[in-house]
Amino acid sequence: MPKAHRYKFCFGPWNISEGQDPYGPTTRPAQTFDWKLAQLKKLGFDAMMFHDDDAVPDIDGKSDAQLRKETGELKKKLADAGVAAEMVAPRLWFSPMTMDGAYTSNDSKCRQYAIERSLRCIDIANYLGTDLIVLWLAREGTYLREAKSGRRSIELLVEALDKMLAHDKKIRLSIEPKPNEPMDHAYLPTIGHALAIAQLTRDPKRVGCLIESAHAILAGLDPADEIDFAMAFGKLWSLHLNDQNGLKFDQDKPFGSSNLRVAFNQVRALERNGYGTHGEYVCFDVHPFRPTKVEHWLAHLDNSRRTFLKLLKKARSFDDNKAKQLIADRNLAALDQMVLEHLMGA
Ligand code: GLO
Ligand code: MG
Repeated sequence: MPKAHRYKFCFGPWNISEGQDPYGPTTRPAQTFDWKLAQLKKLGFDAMMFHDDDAVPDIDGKSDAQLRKETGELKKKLADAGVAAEMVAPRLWFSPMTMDGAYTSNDSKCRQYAIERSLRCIDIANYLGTDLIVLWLAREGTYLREAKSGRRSIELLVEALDKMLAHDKKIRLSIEPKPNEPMDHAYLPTIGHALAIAQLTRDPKRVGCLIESAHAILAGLDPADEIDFAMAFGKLWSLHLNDQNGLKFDQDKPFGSSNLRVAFNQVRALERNGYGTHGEYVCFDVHPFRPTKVEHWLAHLDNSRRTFLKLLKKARSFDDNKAKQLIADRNLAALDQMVLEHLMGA
């Protein structure tokens, strides 16, 4: 195990959400960005994640000069609060231009829009002082397999990644795979897909990934294995910890809420690979439960971090030597019980 280090924590403004879902409206009043930033600081988190339009609202109608001005103001706000910008992500799933996909849209004008917007997102990241772009490829997939060519879509994705890499020689692209939702099937559903497509780009070293626990579970995988896999390539540049109860809609539950043991194994995987020792953040992509009152609005974030830190203690105090002996003796029943009792504190 590498020497113990302090983890740095992060979330995005969308994680203080108002409770709407496809079947009902908000259950809490909208809050300003400044209020959310103040809460992040009060909770003692280190950084904030941004969509391009979290940083510059209504970005599509704005000139580059406006973009630079508004990002400058945001940068000052963050500096005054002592909060870093972890990453910027182009929100490529909201505009009417991306209803049939962004980089893989069947309409070349829409693809052009998606690429131009991504290049502006890179400019925002530059102004804010982060070299990390996160690409959650929300609509790069199909509702109907016959609606797009999978082969052509991969070529279009590579073309888009190449344009981003060429726009800025320092920027790093972190692909956040998700197998479904909002699409039926996505083109890059797992970390294996993300790291494979990186190899087809003009600069594979600058294309890595972000693992979200819920997305791995939706793909039927163990997020701990995804962490080990990505880190074996040195490519895990960000992380969205949360939880998910099986194959349902994307739930974004607090970390550890559904399956403490799966959460424990993610923390163990992060520890054995030294996640965070190169400046990476632990981000929580979690949402409050819909009935949550305003006065309990931040608990899911604070709780996720508390659970993480408690599981970190459990990971660091796990008796690895005893586990090794049980493994050598093929005594998996005893190993299983040892893990359970360690987690229960028995
Ligand atoms: C949705 C994703 C989403 C992204 C965020 C950053 O399923 O997890 O929350 O992480 O938009 O791009
Ligand atoms: Mg996410």
